[in-house]
Amino acid sequence: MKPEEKARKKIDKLLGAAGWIVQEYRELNLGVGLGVAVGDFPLKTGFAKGNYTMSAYAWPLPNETDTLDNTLVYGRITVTISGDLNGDFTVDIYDAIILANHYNQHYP
Ligand SMILES: [Ca+2]
Repeated sequence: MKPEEKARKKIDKLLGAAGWIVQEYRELNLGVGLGVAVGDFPLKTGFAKGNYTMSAYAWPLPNETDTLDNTLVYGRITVTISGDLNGDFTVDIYDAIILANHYNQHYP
């Protein structure tokens, strides 16, 4: 088993212990619970691993007067392998540490 595969297995186990449901993309069922982590999510062809800059705009809601925060420019997304939480293109113990530091935390 490759080091990335070992780390992925460990991370999946930690995700499961934290209450996440870990599924592979080919068997994905988002209806099984609230926290679903997806492994081996395919990217569209033509997108290489790397850092990308994105921008987004939210159309104003009816009667919305403060629209200064409707535009996001230079948000950064990293396309990498699943399990790579720090974006260094490797799944290793540093990713497991990040996961462990957030173990059992819930978004409000
Ligand atoms: Ca990493």
